[in-house]
Amino acid sequence: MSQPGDYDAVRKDIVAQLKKPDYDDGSAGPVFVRLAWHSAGTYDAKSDTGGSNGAGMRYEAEGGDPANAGLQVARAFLEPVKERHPWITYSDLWTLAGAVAVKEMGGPDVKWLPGRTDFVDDSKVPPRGRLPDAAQGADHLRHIFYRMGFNDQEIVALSGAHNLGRGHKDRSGFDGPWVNNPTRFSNQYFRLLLNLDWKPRTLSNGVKQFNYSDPDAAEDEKEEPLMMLPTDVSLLSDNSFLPWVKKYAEDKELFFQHFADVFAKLLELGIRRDDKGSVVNTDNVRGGYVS
Ligand code: ZEM
Repeated sequence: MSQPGDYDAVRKDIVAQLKKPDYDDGSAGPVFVRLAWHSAGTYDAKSDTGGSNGAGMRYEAEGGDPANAGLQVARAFLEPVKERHPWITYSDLWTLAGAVAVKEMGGPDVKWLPGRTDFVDDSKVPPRGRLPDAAQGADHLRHIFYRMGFNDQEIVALSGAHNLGRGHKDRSGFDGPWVNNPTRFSNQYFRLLLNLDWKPRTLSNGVKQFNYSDPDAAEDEKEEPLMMLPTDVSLLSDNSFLPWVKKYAEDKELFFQHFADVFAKLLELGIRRDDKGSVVNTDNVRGGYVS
């Protein structure tokens, strides 16, 4: 049990929870980043609802959304951290885990501030259907991310998170990693997106994605194919997205800076702070604090 407010102690325990030799590619990092993103990505700027405040995924209405399939694994991995630091809210823990994971996997420092509160019941959980659908294209990405308050450059920078992790057949139905080293944060996703010959492929479950297999690999050395989602590939055929894909493919530092900024912005959606950084809107959290 740490002192309330000792976020460095929490960070340390999150780092310890990242190492998972038997899970996926050996790290819980990617699924932590996805948990942080899905907790925040329900935000709707117009109605000022959704977002990471509240930790609504603890409830069936949000946690059971098919869009969130698999994230119960990430939440379970973080449970021992919550047990050791019971004063931290789930909404702070899940967002902090995403920021810590990015850094720990070789990515940039992502600014993170505490103070989120947890819903006391499920009455404020945002409706389903606010997260993006990977089967769609550029118009859909704009519809979803403009709603949160992001622009085209930010949409492309955020998409670079797909340098991490993989699709799972039993979660989203998509299958495979985007890059060869999916637990190392880099701009490889953009380089591969631009430079490889992505072939449309329909999986046995009917899901359509794009695959790449090295044609020169010997039959017995064939590696798992790499994949791209239809939404990833849509970045290539859009006049406003494509220039950013090219910039990030060429300039890793620029991508790291922009990703750090936009991921920090994502984690702050719907949270208002005073000039000391304290959260002032607990109004979307009926009943105030629960910890
Ligand atoms: Zn993802 N994402 N995402 N994403 N995502 C998956 C996996 C991961 C989309 C999407 O549908 C999917 C962002 C944006 C978008 C991560 C981070 C971020 C998967 C595979 C899908 C289908 C899930 C599975 O089967 O386990 C779409 C359509 C997006 C719109 C642009 C943003 C923004 C992210 C963070 C900033 C990460 C890290 C993963 C890998 C998770 C894992 O478990 O390996």
